[in-house]
Amino acid sequence: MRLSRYFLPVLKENPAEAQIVSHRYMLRAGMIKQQQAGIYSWLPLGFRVLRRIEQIVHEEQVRAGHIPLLMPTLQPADLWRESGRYDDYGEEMLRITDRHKREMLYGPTNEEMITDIFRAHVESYKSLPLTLYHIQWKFRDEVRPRFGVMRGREFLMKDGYNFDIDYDSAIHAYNRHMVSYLKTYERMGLQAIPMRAASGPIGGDNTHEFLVLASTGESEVFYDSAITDLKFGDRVVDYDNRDECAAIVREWTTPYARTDETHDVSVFHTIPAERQKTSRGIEVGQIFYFGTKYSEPMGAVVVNDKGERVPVHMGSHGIGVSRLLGAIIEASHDDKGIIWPEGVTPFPVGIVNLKQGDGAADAACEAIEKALLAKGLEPLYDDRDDRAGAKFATMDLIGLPWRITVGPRGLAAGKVELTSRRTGESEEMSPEAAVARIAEIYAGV
Ligand code: 5CA
Repeated sequence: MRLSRYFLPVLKENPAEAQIVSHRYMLRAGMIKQQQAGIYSWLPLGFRVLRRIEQIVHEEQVRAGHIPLLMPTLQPADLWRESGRYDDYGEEMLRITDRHKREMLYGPTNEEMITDIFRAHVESYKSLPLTLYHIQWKFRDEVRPRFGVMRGREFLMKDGYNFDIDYDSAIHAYNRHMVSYLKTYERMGLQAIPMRAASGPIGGDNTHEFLVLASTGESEVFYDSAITDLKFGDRVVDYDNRDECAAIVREWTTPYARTDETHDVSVFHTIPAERQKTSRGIEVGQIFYFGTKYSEPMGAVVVNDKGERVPVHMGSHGIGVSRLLGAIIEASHDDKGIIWPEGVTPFPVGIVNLKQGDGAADAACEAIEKALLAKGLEPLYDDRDDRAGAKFATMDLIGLPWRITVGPRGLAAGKVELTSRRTGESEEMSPEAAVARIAEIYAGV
């Protein structure tokens, strides 16, 4: 992508309305534009990151054996009357009436609708286990939408729903989700710690939230610092293996880690004092097992192997896809701007031409761009006729993890410069070597 032809409305000034760094940088880097309180347009750069995050979520869900579908944003009120949640949900639910005076709502979550799909099509235990998920916009009329995409009213969520024949199978589904989430967040360069939590309006009493530690987080959390040493790494998991998934869950749930809702001071104080930590955290996901809370009232029943009709055991599992952009920036930035982890960066590398219009510099930049494209890596090439300082400032603000700087002086010696956004370190090398290095870095991402 050539910057001269792109749409990147970078702001020079700090927007007054942004209280936290991620919101500030998302506005300044031209990633989002607020349309109403808690409702945003995703400008091209922000949209690219959103799509990257979605892609990682999809890949890890499919790897765990879960099946994507897509349900609508608008739902009929009657479905929610069946579960009893239409009245319970209160003012957070956006209620709409169509021209025929039919009551509808903009979905805040999809337990009822997925249960309706299940009961229409599944009759036998032989169709189980089944986990269906989608990535779809949700609406919650939050009292205080704030911090940009972090607490929006309209936001993108991955929500998955498992259907199982009994408690043990449903707990395996719960464990499978926890394991796949650990891997998902790590691929985004995040450490998200599963913590015992409260279930709120979704229901059930078996639930974990995934929290990214950050001073700007809305939750207060208490944990044993030993948990921050755990790494998922390159493990290859057999998601059908119950013992293997349960062992990984045990590894992450044995050290104490709880939100303020479930915090127990007496247990916390049994941890060695130097490992007792209190912090703030951003909730980037939550998993629930709630048994037959929806299947029973809504008649999601299957025939078991004894010929009896039994309600299925269910759970639901969410990832805050749009919130993740804010969480990643909170966890990875400096005073110049964002520092994207390679897994989610909008472009793998930026090319800065120090002397636009110089024949050799232009040709070298174009050759590097072409060579990267041939390797499936699309660079953002700053081909504007602008000062080097301004180009560097833009690249630092938008946070691409790598920059290739090309200028006539270096080229005379056959060199360009490869710079890491994270460390600020630069290395001179031939254009071919720079392309090869970038390809090598992204081969493992
Ligand atoms: N149905 C269940 C799981 S699929 C559910 O709705 N869970 S939830 O309420 O915990 O939401 C899932 C995730 O969505 C949260 O962990 C959070 O990361 C994200 N989320 C919730 N509310 C908002 C909001 N107002 N703005 C941005 N993200 C949100």
